[in-house]
Amino acid sequence: MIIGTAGHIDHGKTSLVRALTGVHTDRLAAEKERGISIELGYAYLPMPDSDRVVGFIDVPGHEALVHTMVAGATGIAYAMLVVAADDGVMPQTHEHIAILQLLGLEQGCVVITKTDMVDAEQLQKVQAQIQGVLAHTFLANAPIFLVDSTAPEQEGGVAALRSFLFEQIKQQTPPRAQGPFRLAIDRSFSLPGHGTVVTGTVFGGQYHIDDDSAPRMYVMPSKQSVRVRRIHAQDRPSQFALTGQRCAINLAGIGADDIERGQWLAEAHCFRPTRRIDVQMQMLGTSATELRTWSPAHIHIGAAHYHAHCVPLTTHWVQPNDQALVQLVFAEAVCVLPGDRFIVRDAQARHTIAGGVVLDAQAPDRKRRSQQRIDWLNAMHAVLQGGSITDLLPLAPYGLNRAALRRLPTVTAWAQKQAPAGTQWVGADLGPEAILIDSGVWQALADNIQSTLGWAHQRYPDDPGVERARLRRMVAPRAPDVLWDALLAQLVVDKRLALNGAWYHLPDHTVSLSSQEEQYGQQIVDFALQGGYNPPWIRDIARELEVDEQLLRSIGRKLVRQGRLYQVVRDLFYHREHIIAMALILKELAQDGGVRVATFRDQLHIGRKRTIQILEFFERIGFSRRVGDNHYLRTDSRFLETDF
Ligand SMILES: Nc1nc2c(ncn2[C@@H]2O[C@H](COP(=O)(O)OP(=O)(O)OP(=O)(O)O)[C@@H](O)[C@H]2O)c(=O)[nH]1
Ligand SMILES: [Mg+2]
Repeated sequence: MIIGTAGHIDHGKTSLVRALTGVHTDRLAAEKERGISIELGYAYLPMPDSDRVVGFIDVPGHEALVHTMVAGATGIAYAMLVVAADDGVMPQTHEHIAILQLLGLEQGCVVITKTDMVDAEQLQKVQAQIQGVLAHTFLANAPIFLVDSTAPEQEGGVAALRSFLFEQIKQQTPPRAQGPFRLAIDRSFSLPGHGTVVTGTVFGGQYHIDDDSAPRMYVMPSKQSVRVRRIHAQDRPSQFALTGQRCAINLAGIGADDIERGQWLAEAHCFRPTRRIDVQMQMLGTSATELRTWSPAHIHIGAAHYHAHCVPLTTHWVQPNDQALVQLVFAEAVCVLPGDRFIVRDAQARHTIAGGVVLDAQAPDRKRRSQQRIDWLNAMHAVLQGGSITDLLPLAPYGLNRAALRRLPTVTAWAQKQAPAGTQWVGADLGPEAILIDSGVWQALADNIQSTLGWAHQRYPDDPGVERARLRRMVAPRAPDVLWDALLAQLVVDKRLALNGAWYHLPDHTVSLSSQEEQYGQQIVDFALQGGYNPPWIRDIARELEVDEQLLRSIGRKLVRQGRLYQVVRDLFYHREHIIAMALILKELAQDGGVRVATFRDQLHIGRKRTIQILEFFERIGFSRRVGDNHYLRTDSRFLETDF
């Protein structure tokens, strides 16, 4: 567990850590010279009768270094609020308390330092003052210790505080190593003989160095793959890095200069870097500013510090004391998870004005204020406060995959084989891609597929049906492959859908041919086969066979419906073999980028107009798409992979 200091400049935070641990954390020359802390300080204290080690983070109190204080405070589990007996409560005492509160800290104590410098009356005054300030905060009932850090051996004082802290830690159950592994990097340096070392607090998960199945590690958001060589956890060599521990990790495959404070060391599925996040924000009562659309602000998350713009989602402005849903828009990609806490400082980075919790780490830029989004964010807030995932899933149009579920700190469903009541797994054995979906949402998607196909049959009665990817664009454009394929497969099994070659259709969208029709049909197929890339029109075939043109046309359409021929334009029927051959030519050409009509035509040796008609046909079936004068293959088409 990590204990962090907090409090106004010069109130004795560093001296207290030194008195407790014997470690002087002000190591920089500038710190020694000016007598103030500038960087975060770290000290460790082994516990008696235990193999555990207590870690301390000492923060600077200077008003211009609040960003450093925040970077230190995000990783702590226990706070020591330090107030000097002579000064009493000062501006950064207030600000640091607000920050700890906004970060969601739940435990801590108060230490009044420099008690040797004041009389009993002043001491009483300061105690009363502190109690007043702490009412309605997480420290309202926290114990208060009176110390003289210049006399650490004295009875009571520092020694009593030290035993109290040991006692606190003994009573703690170590935090559960839940979710993906991630460590918030606050330092990166090169150690002679060892190479790159990063230090930081583990925010989630665990890493075992000798475990062959341990996931690959990445520095995020730069996505650089690295190998973990050695771990120091709480200042001792270790095989593990566990949630809540402060660790130094020796990395291979990266230079110390390629890593900076604020980045993460994380496993692959942990983060999806993003520029927009939706949050629940709490404005401080003391804030002198209000937030409007596009108000600039400084955001501190984990050990990182960013510039962002605020977009209130349900109001026009957020005023002091307000709670609001807000979208934060960043200029660079950031890595956050739902449930992460953050601190907001004003545009000049002079005052802490708000804080909050991340609700959606992949926020949209469009329709961000829609009722659907607001409902989603409120449901997410409830889940983060311990609510059930089954209340959130009905609002997820395509369910949530296992990787996304794992990112939710309070959800353990990702680990369950059994889906909670009213939900179902899709592709349960697919690892992170598997999707948990609300059964009502699944049903609605299935119904929608059916009715959309009904509509398509009416609109294009001659088509055999709709190809998989095109159907998805019509029904659920953003449905992941796993879900979409499972839905179609289930509908086919349930006989609500039938598959004919590449075409999905309703079971009753079929035709049968009489024996005479079948005879003519075979002749049309033969003409199409011989016609190559330029088959005869139905009119010419009718003349040749001396058969009624209308009859042949209707037979041709039936063959199309059966998937035996393709109608490129009205009355022009192509044989499957040639369509496939042309598709392969287009695919070959498209390897070098967009394909122009002339290029394709030169390969087919047919007219320009016909070439365009063929390209339009390929667009219609979802095989290719046109952008300006160029034609590209669609990556999601399965047209060429379909067995007939
Ligand atoms: N007499 C007395 N002096 C103290 C005590 N604690 C700290 N001091 C002195 O107060 C001064 C500031 O102490 P620091 O520990 O550097 O204060 P700080 O809170 O770490 O300051 P910043 O990190 O710059 O915010 C130093 O000169 C200390 O020697 C105490 O309990 N008694
Ligand atoms: Mg200090």
